[in-house]
Amino acid sequence: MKERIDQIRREIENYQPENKEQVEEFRIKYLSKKGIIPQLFTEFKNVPKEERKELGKLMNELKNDAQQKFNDLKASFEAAEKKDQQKQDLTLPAYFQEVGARHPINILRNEITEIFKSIGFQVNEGPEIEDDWHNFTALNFPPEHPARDMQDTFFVDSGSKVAKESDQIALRTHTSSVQIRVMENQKPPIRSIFPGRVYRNEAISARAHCMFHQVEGLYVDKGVSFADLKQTMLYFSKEMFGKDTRLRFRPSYFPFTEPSAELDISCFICGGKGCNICKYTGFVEILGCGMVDPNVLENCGIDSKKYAGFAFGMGIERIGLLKYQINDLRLFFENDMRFLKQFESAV
Ligand code: 2NM
Repeated sequence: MKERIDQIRREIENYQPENKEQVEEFRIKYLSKKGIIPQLFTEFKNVPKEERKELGKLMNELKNDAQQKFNDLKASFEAAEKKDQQKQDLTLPAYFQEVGARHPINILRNEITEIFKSIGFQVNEGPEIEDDWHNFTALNFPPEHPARDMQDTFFVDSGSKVAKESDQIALRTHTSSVQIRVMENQKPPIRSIFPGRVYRNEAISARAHCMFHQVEGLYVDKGVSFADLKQTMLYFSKEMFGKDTRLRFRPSYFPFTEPSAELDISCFICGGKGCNICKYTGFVEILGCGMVDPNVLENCGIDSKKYAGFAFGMGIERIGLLKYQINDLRLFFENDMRFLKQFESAV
């Protein structure tokens, strides 16, 4: 028995594993339940009493030394492995990073706001959830106006029943609500544009969506006239659609402006000769505008005897359909990469 112990000890001392797997083989061979060393302990039962003390001591030493060797080997292989992982091959090619693109609506919004910023307009944003006052009442909508109907507007269910219609809140149907907030809080001169999302309760189709983007504008000061509106629209249209662009104002109606007009520009595809885009009329409609109704100014605490203003509003999607010759509005909201990728090179 003593000889066997010596032999095993020599074996263990000479064991030189080359990798982690061989360290594990070592543990299984000598230390595991059915390994050589536990086997020795089983046989120890048959050792005569006189030899037990000496042999027991040797066996315990053997077992402890084997366990120590295993622990040391395991630790050293693990440390080496960790060091390997930290080494990096700097000659490998870099991961390919796909560059993102601006959404066409964002590109247009920036183009439009930059044009107005260049002639002294500020940019204001406001809440998308509005109260009745800012979205309707202050804007001179009569109490029975159809836009106040559930059919047209998304009202927000506040959880409790509201006593009066005027306490209701809704998703804003235009960014004019932000203009009310600015007029309530700032003294004229006010010269600002208002980009943002708006919501209308419409069935989704190629031409309509329940959410879209607007840029509205407002200029309030002493002596502002329709001539200022015309000249500002002319400047904007030439910057946006080309220097040969001509304008056509058609009378219209909005609750918040008087007089009101719709603005057509000469077709930027055919130059006015007539084509598919302008339906052979030579003109395309781009926005609504007018002189701010004196009631609206008064609702915001601005003296309508002293001040006058013009305002306008356009749908960004509508401009995009025209400019990029797109036939379905839904393309703007579907995040189809094949569509979005086409705008990568735009600013
Ligand atoms: C439009 C068309 C015409 C407009 C008017 C106002 C305000 F607040 F000054 F009364 N904000 N926006 C306006 C006028 C908006 O969008 C088609």
